[in-house]
Amino acid sequence: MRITALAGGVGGARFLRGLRTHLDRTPGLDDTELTVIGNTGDDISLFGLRVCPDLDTLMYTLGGGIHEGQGWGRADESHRVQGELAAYGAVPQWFGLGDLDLGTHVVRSQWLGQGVTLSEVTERLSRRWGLADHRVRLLPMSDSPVETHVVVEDEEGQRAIHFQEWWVRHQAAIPAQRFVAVGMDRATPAPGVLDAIRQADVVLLPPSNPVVSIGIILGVPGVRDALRGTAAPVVGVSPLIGGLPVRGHADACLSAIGVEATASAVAGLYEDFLDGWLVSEEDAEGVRLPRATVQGRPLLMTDRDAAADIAGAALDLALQLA
Ligand code: GDP
Ligand code: FO1
Ligand code: CA
Repeated sequence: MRITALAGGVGGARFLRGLRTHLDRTPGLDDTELTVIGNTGDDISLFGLRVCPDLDTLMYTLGGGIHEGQGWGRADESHRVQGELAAYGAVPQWFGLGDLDLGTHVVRSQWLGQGVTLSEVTERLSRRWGLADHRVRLLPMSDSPVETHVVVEDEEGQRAIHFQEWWVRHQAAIPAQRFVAVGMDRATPAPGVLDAIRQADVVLLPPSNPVVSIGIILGVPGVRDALRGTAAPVVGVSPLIGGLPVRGHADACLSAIGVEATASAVAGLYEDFLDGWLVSEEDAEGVRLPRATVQGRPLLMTDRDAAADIAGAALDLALQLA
């Protein structure tokens, strides 16, 4: 079987690690190939280095190197380089770059500087983490740089800032007026992205941020049409439980695009291609969708086993709809 998933960082990565666990422990499913299309709208250049937070979170989580407590960055990390940068007064200091993680950014930037595409760079980095051995293929949504910027207005007036500045530095506390995916007008899907959607047996949307993770991937020309056109069932998992994000600021992102923070309204963003929608049990009664099957169950990924059970339920729903 071939499964394709669209994913952001922590929510997507934990779900997909659970999915891999579920596949590997289920007879007949262990040879399933999993293709992950990662959001690159969060990407940022800092200190001359290209940082791809969502791709790295996916790679470290699926490859066994993630900082479990934080959900992003490397396990057993240190911050000596960051201390040196601070001593020189180098900015920004609001984005934490660990020493081990910096190794990834240095080598990625070197290869990009030599003209290697982000897809090829991601494949090379993923090799070190053994993703292919686990039948996982990680693709960036696009090889063209796309950066999510946030239009905000405060006492300093109206301006656009990088998504990471809004999310990490301001903790999404300045109301966002809108999101702009800078570079999207010139972007094309990375090699393999559209085929992975069209040729999949099942397409899954993990509980990733519907606006700045999944929403950005859906903006890549051709991706939405491929989802509408694929013969595979498309099943999503709600990132909201009782109207609240489990972590992060998805509610602030939804408010900026004028969408209510409910499992129903999030499904509405996927209405034109969604076949199945897994919601938290307490939300199930309130969700009625015209063309997607709704199922309720516990959706909190408290540990790897819980994530595997949730991913298994999403896959079972998809297979029922196939
Ligand atoms: P990010 O790029 O690191 O923000 O990660 P994603 O975009 O992939 O996922 C973020 C979303 O994951 C948030 O909106 C969370 O509400 C959601 N999320 C995190 N943990 C859980 C969980 O245990 N269950 C569910 N249903 N959603 C979760
Ligand atoms: N998130 C933070 O809240 N603070 C950080 O300093 C930070 C650094 C960081 C470095 C590398 C990386 O891959 C991710 C990092 N993140 C950090 C997480 C990440 O940027 C955001 O949570 C997501 O991009 C939001 O979707
Ligand atoms: Ca992200």
